[in-house]
Amino acid sequence: MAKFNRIYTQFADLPNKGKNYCNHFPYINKNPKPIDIMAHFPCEKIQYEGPSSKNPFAFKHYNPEEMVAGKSMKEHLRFAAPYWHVMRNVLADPFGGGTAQMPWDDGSDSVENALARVDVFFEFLDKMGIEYYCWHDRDIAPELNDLSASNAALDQVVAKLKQKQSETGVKLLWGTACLFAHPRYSQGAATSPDANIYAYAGAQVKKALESTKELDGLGYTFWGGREGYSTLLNTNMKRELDHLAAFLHMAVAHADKIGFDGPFYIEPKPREPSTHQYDSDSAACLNFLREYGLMDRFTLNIETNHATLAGHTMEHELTVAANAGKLGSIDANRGDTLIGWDTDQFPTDLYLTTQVMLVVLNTGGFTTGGLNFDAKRRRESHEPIDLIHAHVGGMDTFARGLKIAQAIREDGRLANFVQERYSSFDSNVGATVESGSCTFEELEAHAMAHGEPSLASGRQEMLENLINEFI
Ligand code: XLS
Ligand code: NI
Ligand code: NI
Repeated sequence: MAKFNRIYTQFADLPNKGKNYCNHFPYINKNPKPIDIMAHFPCEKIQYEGPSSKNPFAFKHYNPEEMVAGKSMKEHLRFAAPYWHVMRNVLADPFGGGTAQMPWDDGSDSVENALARVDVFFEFLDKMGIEYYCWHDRDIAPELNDLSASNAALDQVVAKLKQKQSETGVKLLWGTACLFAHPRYSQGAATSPDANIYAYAGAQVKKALESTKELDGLGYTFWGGREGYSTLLNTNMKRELDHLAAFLHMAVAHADKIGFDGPFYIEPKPREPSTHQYDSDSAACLNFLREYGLMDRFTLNIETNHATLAGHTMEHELTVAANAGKLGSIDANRGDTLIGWDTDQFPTDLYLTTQVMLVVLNTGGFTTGGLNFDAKRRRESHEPIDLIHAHVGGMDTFARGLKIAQAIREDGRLANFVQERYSSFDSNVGATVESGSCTFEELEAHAMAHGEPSLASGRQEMLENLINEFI
């Protein structure tokens, strides 16, 4: 009851005074059921109502149990929510502070406050029907004055998360350590020029890994927020990369020691905050992993907005990863064509989600990975209920992308066109090229015998029209 009062008072203290947001949406009140005033997200659990529904609090396309190509939608999509954006993002931008209303949060660094957030987060997951989540150590628990105090705080929150997971069946898709926010990491963590900072980062990852293991996390992610440089004038790139590789080898060794057998993900991003980040795109990450003997245990977590910052499309980044058998997981968001930074918007573009799901389905689907909405609301969307709208949109857009991609696969014309386009490599000289037995002499003999080749059209426009048939 004390808690009820506290939250209610805080709602009442907001400019819009304890307002029942659901009154704006008559759809919800058709079946009048008292809205629990304790609810932090004042809406019912989101249900599938089908494409003709006008209810903003319903899925129009995401029908979790609906079968698509022999698997339920929820098994295909494996949606995850990021603790950092849902619970901790105050919606600041480079020109102004946070706007997000978080009436459940007392703004303190106390463990009590961190524990209270866990309940709110699980209410959110339940309302959305999202069964996976991801965190950084410092999202879920505060960084306190020294490492052992921070570790103790983390243990307390992890214990609560563990209890909530077992009550609800929610799973941890991956954990990670925040090695970029604290000033000590301003010049890098595993690529810091200072071995003391490097050691601190290692201690933090050790604990984050143990916490991931404690929560039966399916994977562990490295996003090298500050692993790069601002200027080469002060940077020994070779030593930094060697140190980063040694760090990742230590992570693998520690995982083996504690019995964590999930994959490690590297999440590529080219810049922001650094001028250049070493894990800049899929190809650079794969090269790094190969060079340093890390291919066995590592796979990639590809994020849409990072792909576009790297000057690639998302489908390019996914395809590069998939070709190497390294498409592990996805951070599902999008950028803004007019803004040149990581805007982390919710995916609402059907062309994008269709192309993402085409690659995912073509590679046989996720195993340990999933679709983590590494996305935040716009600064203008400051009410808690906007979190619900944002995720409803992202989930519906991916559900449609899944259905469209599967329809394109069943139709078969796209795949047939591509297969036909390369069919000259299926026999004769082409087949000897693919088998690795061909020589320049044979190519010359072939060219002499066949005269000027006639090249078929690539038919890009025809194929674009084909995709539009399905969208
Ligand atoms: C930031 C990254 C980050 C990672 C996790 O741009 O996307 O959120 O996903 O550290
Ligand atoms: Ni991300
Ligand atoms: Ni990002």
